[in-house]
Amino acid sequence: MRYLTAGESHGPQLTAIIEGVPSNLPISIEKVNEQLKRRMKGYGRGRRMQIESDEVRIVGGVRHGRTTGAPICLVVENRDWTHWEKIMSPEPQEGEGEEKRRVSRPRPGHADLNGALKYNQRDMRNILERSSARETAIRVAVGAVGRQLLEQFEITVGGQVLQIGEVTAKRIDVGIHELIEKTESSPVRCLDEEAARKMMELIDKAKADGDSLGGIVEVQAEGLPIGLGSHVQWDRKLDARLAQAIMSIQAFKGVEIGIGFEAAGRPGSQVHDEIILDDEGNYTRKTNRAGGLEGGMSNGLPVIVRGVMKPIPTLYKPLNSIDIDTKEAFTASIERSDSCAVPAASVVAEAVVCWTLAEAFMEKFGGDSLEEMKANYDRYLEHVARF
Ligand code: EPS
Repeated sequence: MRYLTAGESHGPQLTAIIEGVPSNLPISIEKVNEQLKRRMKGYGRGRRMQIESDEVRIVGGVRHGRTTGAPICLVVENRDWTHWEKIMSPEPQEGEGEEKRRVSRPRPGHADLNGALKYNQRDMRNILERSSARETAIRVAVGAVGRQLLEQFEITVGGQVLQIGEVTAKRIDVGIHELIEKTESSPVRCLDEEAARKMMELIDKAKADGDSLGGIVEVQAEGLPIGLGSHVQWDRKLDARLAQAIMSIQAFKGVEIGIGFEAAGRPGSQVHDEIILDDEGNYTRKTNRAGGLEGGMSNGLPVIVRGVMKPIPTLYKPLNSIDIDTKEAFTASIERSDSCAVPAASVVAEAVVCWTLAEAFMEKFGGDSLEEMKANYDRYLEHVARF
């Protein structure tokens, strides 16, 4: 399976084409919209979210509630586009139309300057429009299709915020269903209520100071079979693919799986998970420090992935930069932005994990229809149980 996205932050729409999803998979538009709504929430968002009301339109590959096996085309419209029609028009614009909202002052930490030089663009709007995290809206829609495939195999994916700025949440271990329920009612998607309060205070302060905040999000996936991904080739390792998926989210700077970077300071005896048999005689592990992944493959335990998001580089209190027209030092352009998008990014992280797992699922069990895929899956589970 594969997908591509297209579209600008203030263009008419974001589009995705997904290929390789088996036929006869039930697709609920409501479930896709539910994920889109989750992404729009979160304490610390800017005024743009009051303009948008993200909803998916499926314009290919799904008929009467089921996939047909044809490419699936998803569209999420940008309501804000009505304010940008001229500025974002694909038609040539004379004079003011061309110059309006032109960006000549690159924002440190953004794609602006590197992209302008690389693509030979004197108006850095041509870079920032595509590098904007608005694109995550369509990726959440794609992830929601992947999630619906995983649901067929009783796989559940949830996420939480573990840190915003200097505020770290206490680790609270609850089952995945409770995690999903509780984080949904937290404005910062954090299980630790005390930390959540402090996170919101910190966001208020950052906003008042014209500053921004990053943080850490964690995604968990439960119900996976043993053996998704593979040890045999670098680009088939599931942990590596999850890392790429997380790092591809705008503003993400690091990834950890299981105990992650903590493994560096522990002896091997406190890193690896002992192999045992559960009550039904199935192979399992005593602990899950590996985060459900060993040798580039799922080991049947919950997959646990964390990602670090840097503070959004668009600051109301801008940093110094150089104007590309005058070559003089200036404070960078101010673009409307969020003070903290970590809670929203946790929904995006869930989406990219859903997609990556669905893709690995499809590779392992294949088939052109859901029925064929399920038959392959059942046969494999029988083999694992007999082994
Ligand atoms: C973003 C800047 C802001 C955010 C945007 C990401 O948009 P605008 O420039 O229109 O105010 O709101 O995020 C979204 C629009 C979204 O849907 O998440 C950026 O520069 O990355």
